[in-house]
Amino acid sequence: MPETAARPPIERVAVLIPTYNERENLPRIVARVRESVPEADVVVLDDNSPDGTGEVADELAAADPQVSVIHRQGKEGLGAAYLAGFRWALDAGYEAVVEMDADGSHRPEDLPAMLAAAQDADLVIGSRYVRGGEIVNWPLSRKAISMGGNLYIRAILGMPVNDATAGYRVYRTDTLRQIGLDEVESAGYVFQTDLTVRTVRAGLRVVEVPITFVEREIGESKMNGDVVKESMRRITGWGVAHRRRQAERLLGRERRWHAL
Ligand SMILES: Nc1nc2c(ncn2[C@@H]2O[C@H](COP(=O)(O)OP(=O)(O)OP(=O)(O)O)[C@@H](O)[C@H]2O)c(=O)[nH]1
Ligand SMILES: [Mg+2]
Repeated sequence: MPETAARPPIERVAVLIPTYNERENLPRIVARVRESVPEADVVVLDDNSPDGTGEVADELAAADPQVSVIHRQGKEGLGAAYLAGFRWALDAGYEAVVEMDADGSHRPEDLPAMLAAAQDADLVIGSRYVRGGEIVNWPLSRKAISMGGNLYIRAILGMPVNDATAGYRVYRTDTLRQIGLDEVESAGYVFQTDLTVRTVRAGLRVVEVPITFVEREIGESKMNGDVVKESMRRITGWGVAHRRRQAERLLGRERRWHAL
């Protein structure tokens, strides 16, 4: 879509919150979202958390018509949960969906600025790595992994995005219709990078808005070695394919010159 194309105004927004064992965090984050963006609906995507997060979500939904819950059968990964949420929001006719962690790392107070930016963008990324972006309470080692990952992605994929792994986002539902959700295979956190690549390749407009990312204070991280391995494997695969296509284009051009 050319940058000048008119985008329909965003009127209905669904804030999707995936949860796995977040029973303490969930009521806090939902209350903050309802306060920061009262017009938005909240949809909890729970993977049958053993700690009873699903029941907590049901209680919140019973008390507030703007909160609902999608109960999933078991832990299938962040990407799978979001895909289910996206399909639901597309069917329900929202103009935009928000991706937000339940653990307080993504501050709902940053959301109004992201939604304002989305009026003129196809994807808004709440970015840690643009001017004004910040990370609170991460050890240097975690920062190094995250920044290193983003540098690798930019280098190997040639993508003009500073925080391609970020999990705090606003997608227009029109964007989701254009990027081939049915072919997405990424299950874990690499889902975020996968969808960034698809959005950039579709020629859509990505805008990064600075956010302050705050490390979780309560509950346990679900980040593990499998998540990192899936990321490395998939990103390297996309990178190799991207560079091969570039090489083929160059070779094709050379052959045409020789044929002249
Ligand atoms: N539904 C669902 N949610 C998940 C799954 N894995 C993680 N989540 C949720 O996704 C969000 C991000 O997960 P975190 O464990 O906070 O991952 P992280 O932010 O990389 O790790 P920390 O920095 O340690 O918090 C949280 O809201 C989790 O509850 C999953 O398999 N299914
Ligand atoms: Mg977290």
